[in-house]
Amino acid sequence: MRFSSPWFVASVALVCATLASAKVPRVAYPKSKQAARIRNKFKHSLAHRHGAERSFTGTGWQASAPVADAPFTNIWAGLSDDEAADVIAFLHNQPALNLTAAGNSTAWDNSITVVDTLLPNKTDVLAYFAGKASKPDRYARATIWFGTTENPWIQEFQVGPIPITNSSTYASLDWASTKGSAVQRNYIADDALVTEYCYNVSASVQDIITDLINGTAMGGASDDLDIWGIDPVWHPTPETTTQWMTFWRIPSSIFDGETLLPQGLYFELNTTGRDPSGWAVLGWLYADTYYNSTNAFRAAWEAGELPKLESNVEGDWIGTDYMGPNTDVGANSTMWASEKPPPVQVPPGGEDGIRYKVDVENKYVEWMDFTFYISYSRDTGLRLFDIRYRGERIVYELGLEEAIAHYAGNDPVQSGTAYLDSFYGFGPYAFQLLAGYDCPTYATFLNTSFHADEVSTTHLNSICLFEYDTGYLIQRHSNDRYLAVTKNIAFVVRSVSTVGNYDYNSTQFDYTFYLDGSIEVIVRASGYIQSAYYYANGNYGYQIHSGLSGSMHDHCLLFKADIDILGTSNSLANHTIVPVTETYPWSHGATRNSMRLERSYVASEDAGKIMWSENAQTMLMVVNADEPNSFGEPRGYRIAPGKGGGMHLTVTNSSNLLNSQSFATHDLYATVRKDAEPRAAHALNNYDVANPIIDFADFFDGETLEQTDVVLWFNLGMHHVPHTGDLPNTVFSTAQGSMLISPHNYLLHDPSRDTRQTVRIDYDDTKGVETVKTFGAEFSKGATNLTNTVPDFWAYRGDIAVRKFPYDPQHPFNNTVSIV
Ligand SMILES: *[C@@H]1O[C@H](CO)[C@@H](O)[C@H](O)[C@H]1NC(C)=O
Ligand SMILES: *[C@@H]1O[C@H](CO)[C@@H](O)[C@H](O)[C@H]1NC(C)=O
Ligand SMILES: *[C@@H]1O[C@H](CO)[C@@H](O)[C@H](O)[C@H]1NC(C)=O
Ligand SMILES: *[C@@H]1O[C@H](CO)[C@@H](O)[C@H](O)[C@H]1NC(C)=O
Ligand SMILES: *[C@@H]1O[C@H](CO)[C@@H](O)[C@H](O)[C@H]1NC(C)=O
Ligand SMILES: *[C@@H]1O[C@H](CO)[C@@H](O)[C@H](O)[C@H]1NC(C)=O
Ligand SMILES: *[C@@H]1O[C@H](CO)[C@@H](O)[C@H](O)[C@H]1NC(C)=O
Ligand SMILES: *[C@@H]1O[C@H](CO)[C@@H](O)[C@H](O)[C@H]1NC(C)=O
Ligand SMILES: *[C@@H]1O[C@H](CO)[C@@H](O)[C@H](O)[C@H]1NC(C)=O
Ligand SMILES: *[C@@H]1O[C@H](CO)[C@@H](O)[C@H](O)[C@H]1NC(C)=O
Ligand SMILES: *[C@@H]1O[C@H](CO)[C@@H](O)[C@H](O)[C@H]1NC(C)=O
Ligand SMILES: *[C@@H]1O[C@H](CO)[C@@H](O)[C@H](O)[C@H]1NC(C)=O
Ligand SMILES: [Cu+2]
Repeated sequence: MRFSSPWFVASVALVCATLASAKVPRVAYPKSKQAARIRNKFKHSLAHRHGAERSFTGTGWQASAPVADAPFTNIWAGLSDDEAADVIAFLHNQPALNLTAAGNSTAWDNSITVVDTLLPNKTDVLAYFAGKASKPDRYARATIWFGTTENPWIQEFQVGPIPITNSSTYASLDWASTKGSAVQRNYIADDALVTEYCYNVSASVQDIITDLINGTAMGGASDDLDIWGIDPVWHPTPETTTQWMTFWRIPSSIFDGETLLPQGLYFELNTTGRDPSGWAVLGWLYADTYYNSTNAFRAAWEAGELPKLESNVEGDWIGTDYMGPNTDVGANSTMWASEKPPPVQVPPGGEDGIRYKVDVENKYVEWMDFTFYISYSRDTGLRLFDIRYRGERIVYELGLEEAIAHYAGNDPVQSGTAYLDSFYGFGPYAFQLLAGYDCPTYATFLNTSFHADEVSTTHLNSICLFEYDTGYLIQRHSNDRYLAVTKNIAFVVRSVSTVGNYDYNSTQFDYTFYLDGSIEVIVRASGYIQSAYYYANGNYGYQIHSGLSGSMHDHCLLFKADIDILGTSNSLANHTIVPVTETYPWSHGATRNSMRLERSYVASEDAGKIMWSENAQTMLMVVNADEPNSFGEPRGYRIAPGKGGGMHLTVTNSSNLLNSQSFATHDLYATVRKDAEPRAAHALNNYDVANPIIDFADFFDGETLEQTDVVLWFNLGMHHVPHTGDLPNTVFSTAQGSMLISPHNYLLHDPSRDTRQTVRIDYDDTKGVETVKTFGAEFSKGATNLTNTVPDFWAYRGDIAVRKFPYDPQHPFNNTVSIV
């Protein structure tokens, strides 16, 4: 058992005890999504305690990877708990900030919400790598909620250097903002009051609600309805805030399917200002009919004008348990053998068989010809740095920037929903991975931490690293004399975030490395869809259950890929295959219809907003034009969609996202990398989407892309029109997209020839096999106790959350609270 130290056991107990009274943290998890999440978690833990019955589980694999020795300390690492405490204490010492401890703060105080690492500027890092500068100073970024005013705002600061000394300072992090200011107006500061307000609205029409949708939403434990709505909020005029709300049925079982239970009744609020007495209900919507006041809605109900619609009620259909056999129409189950264990992968030779090295403290990894560092942030989760192949850096930085889930519908809540998920954060929801399911039992697991509301939370085993056999060869050739084959073994860095509340999906991020020198970024989604009530909205999705529409939406996830080919002086080559009609010296004057390769470079940022070409005829490569290979072709790495084809947002000029969507208009972007443009989006944009801290559109100012530090930004995702197969959950198998970054004239041959897991069998029709060459490969041998591949389910832990102010480094794990 790896995690049985005494403090850990103690903190787990505390987590359970505090769930009942957990207050809704304000900013790291704002809005009703979080309220729902806490409620559900509480139910879950009750069920767990009462339903505990041990069934058979295995032991899990005990192997740990050999230790790597990172050449540099990980300068991109997330803040340690001590560093977070240091930064928080420093900020509390600044009288001008007038901070209240987060644990005691209300929406009307100033308090620290998130602290994280401010990644060092690439310019400084490369100078350090080159031995021309000392190690870059380490800085934090801190988000502070300014609530003591009628016009509350939220602001990000640069703090450091850390550790804090007398020379450390704090300053608004304006240099990384395209509007020149890290200040964001906060129009949702009083979300908790909005929720209260909604309960009062609901109570004022309880008789109608009972009649139409049969339930209550009062904020109490006996509620069977929940109320929440659009995200982000609307501003019909710059000074006005409005939002649409709807009713959702709260499941009574353990299953989180609330987002499958929309009830089809909507109301609109004017939540302008901070005083609820100035708020108002602007209207109601039911059965596609709008009522411009509560009185008008009531009058229509009393007049018997409101139709009774099909009800959408909870049932076994929202559960994810085994439902077989033969739950569906048709013949006998084809899954007659599904109780038998499926094939499993094991590392031959157990621990000694592990073929990669990890420096756990520095999150540094070596696998075959690749080395890289792993970084992690609250906003966007996993991020890889300094990916080297055969010792040369090929990617400086690779990671998620933002994830949009943009809905549409004939109802205002679906129409008004366009989640910007970095606002909720990928770090807070990167829960422990289940060995044997999320990752093989023999995987290496790493922890991640994030720091929000002055609490440091560690998610144990939330990143995994493993090698696996892809199940198909990377190379094969045969004729009537010989067969030549090479195994396709890949290495994966994986984390999963279940973003948002108890409705949301698990988004799985894989960075997969292959023996041919390629890297694939893969995104997969599974989980409960956010659905719509089915009424006159066949143009916005399919009816998938009684009273239920699978509300159509786009998932659009932007990634940054800062590719460096033999230095930072790079160009974006465009090699396009075009149809031609040509005559040739040998064609006797006749024309021939054919095709040829056209070569050019993407000249400047003006041409840097790119769609994947029709019929995939354009190949795009980051090359170093000054570093041709021995045949004169520039060496480079190509970027091309893998699974799913790449994508961008279907909605143009989204009425929901305004100036916060400019990174989702195209499939791919190329810009000149600048220290002042490290991020294409910002987690705080969602507070005021019309005036984002970062508007990606401002990155494009026509600069040349030839032999400069080119950075690519690409979108992955899916157009998701849920069908009956999305019930109860969307499945990873169809909901996935990927991007391939692969060598292109980079080496002089396919590097997978340099793996020994290659076999050649020479044979003869008559004499049979004559020679077998195995090139020094070793083969698995001995016995494996397969019980090791069955995880110990009872070792699953969850997270550790530790309050950091006031901070007692002698007892770093005191005052544990649950925040998710
Ligand atoms: C919150 O306020 C109480 C009472 O003033 C105080 O004892 C406690 O230390 C405060 N908590 C924090 C985290 O500052
Ligand atoms: C400091 O914050 C408190 C609330 O936490 C507020 O009452 C007080 O007015 C603020 N002081 C100043 C000078 O803004
Ligand atoms: C900071 O300055 C104070 C006096 O101004 C001094 O006592 C203290 O030692 C200094 N601390 C550090 C870390 O330099
Ligand atoms: C209304 O809900 C209650 C409690 O869930 C249930 O017992 C009752 O049957 C429902 N009534 C109708 C008309 O569906
Ligand atoms: C919302 O309330 C504000 C403040 O009371 C008012 O100025 C505005 O006109 C209202 N907007 C609507 C659409 O009712
Ligand atoms: C609501 O609609 C009615 C009838 O169309 C109209 O007379 C009334 O002025 C409207 N009220 C508001 C508040 O818009
Ligand atoms: C289902 O299996 C039973 C027993 O093997 C067989 O008698 C029956 O015909 C099968 N039904 C169908 C629809 O295939
Ligand atoms: C992801 O989560 C959203 C929740 O808003 C859901 O609507 C969507 O269908 C999910 N996507 C997948 C692929 O599961
Ligand atoms: C690439 O070049 C072709 C012509 O060969 C052109 O049609 C296409 O627009 C170019 N694509 C990009 C992304 O520059
Ligand atoms: C990083 O670069 C920006 C933009 O040039 C600059 O304003 C900032 O001070 C730099 N940060 C550090 C820590 O040097
Ligand atoms: C395999 O391992 C399990 C769990 O450690 C043990 O109970 C079992 O006896 C082992 N089986 C063999 C054949 O060694
Ligand atoms: C804090 O935790 C330590 C153990 O880590 C314990 O000895 C100490 O009593 C705790 N203090 C409080 C105030 O709970
Ligand atoms: Cu979806």
